[in-house]
Amino acid sequence: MALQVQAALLPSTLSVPKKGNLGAAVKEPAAFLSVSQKAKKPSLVVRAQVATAPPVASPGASTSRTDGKKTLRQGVVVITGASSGLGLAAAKALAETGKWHVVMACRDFLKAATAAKSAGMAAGSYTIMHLDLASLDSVRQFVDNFRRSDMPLDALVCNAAIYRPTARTPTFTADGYEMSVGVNHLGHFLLARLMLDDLKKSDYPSRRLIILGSITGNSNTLAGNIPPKAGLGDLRGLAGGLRGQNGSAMVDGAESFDGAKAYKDSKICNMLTMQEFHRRFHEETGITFASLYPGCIATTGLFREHIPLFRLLFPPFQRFVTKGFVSEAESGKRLAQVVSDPSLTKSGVYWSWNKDSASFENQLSQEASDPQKAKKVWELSEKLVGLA
Ligand code: NDP
Ligand code: PMR
Repeated sequence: MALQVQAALLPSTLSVPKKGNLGAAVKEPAAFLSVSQKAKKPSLVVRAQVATAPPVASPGASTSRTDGKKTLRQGVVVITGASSGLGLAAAKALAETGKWHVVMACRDFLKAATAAKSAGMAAGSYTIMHLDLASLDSVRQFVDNFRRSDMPLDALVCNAAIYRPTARTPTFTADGYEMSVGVNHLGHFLLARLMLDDLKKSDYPSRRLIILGSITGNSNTLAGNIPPKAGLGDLRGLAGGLRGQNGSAMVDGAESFDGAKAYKDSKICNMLTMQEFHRRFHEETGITFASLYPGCIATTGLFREHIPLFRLLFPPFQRFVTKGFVSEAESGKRLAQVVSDPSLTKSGVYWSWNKDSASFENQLSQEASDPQKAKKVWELSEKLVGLA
């Protein structure tokens, strides 16, 4: 039977039972004391739920059966931003196969729990863990918590994102970086860099690190030429720390802030980062690094900050005019393929799907595939997240 543990803890002691000892969490309720009753400041409380027993974490990639045949153990995939849209749909698609245990890495625990239940995800098929990509401390804490859960890491999906299309002034992460690039790129950059070690340790036959890209970050497409166009320039804003106050909040160092461009720039950073991972680590580790454009999922929460007229017209426009529309369920299946389909093991690839929903290796724009720029983004990002 699936084990249900509800806990409310301060962030520093968040969420998961000690190594290899899920039972202890149930037997020692003191360790999972509900701080919500005692905490004077409820805002400090982070709710955590170990919704399930973690999957089998056998030391070998396969477990022996009595008939002598080997069966693959359940894989463990971490998906950031699995509380809505694409992330939730992919979490559901993977969990439903029974082959994957999904760790939903989300900033809003209760939203994620409600979303998983409403989507009909079976208890036992997922674990929710707190992750706020707008705080590098939270990223580090997530990695610690994940490691304490003693689950292996077989696939990591950097999916979460924010889009601030109408913003003309920047907002900033806890570490003072412009929010769109801070969350979409820098938070994921630190997460992926730290969790690479966990992927390396996994004995799963096909380990994968996936970072979401997009058509709108690629200027070799019509969609990528709709203003404001993405462009990282000479990266002087990133080098200056995207602070806004004394420099620029934009990667290219532009004086004025443009929220729509900041998102598209963050997607170029995502696609460049995937390729730099591939160049640095694929040969040595065998890990598959991939990115994708899942189609235009015009109904997701990504457009929540857009003007109401856009939200009304965007789905029919994409469905009937560009024909680029995909449903959340279909996009979830596509991302699930990139996580687990045996035919999508090639590394360094940016996947897309044609009108018949068949996957193909797509071409990135010149800027989104520039190795010099990728190296520079990598090195500057390392400094900003405290890895160099
Ligand atoms: P949604 O807004 O539905 O999902 C985004 C997720 O990111 C949400 O779960 C959100 O959490 C989470 N998130 C936002 N900020 C943070 C943060 N600081 N820390 C942790 N999680 C955070 O958007 P989509 O599903 O559409 O987008 C998913 C990915 O797909 C993105 O990378 C996007 O760039 C990409 N994509 C989307 C396309 C589309 O047409 N929609 C097209 C191409 C690519 P919460 O629920 O708490 O808000
Ligand atoms: Mg775009 C040719 C087709 C096409 C496709 C596949 C997209 C995808 N878009 C296309 C065309 C057009 N769009 C055209 C012709 C226009 C002018 C009317 C247009 C406009 C437009 C706007 C205003 N499109 C947008 C916006 C947004 O605010 C979205 C955006 O840029 O988010 C960053 C968006 C998108 N169009 C897409 C996709 C996938 C998006 C959203 C998301 C993303 O890149 O993540």
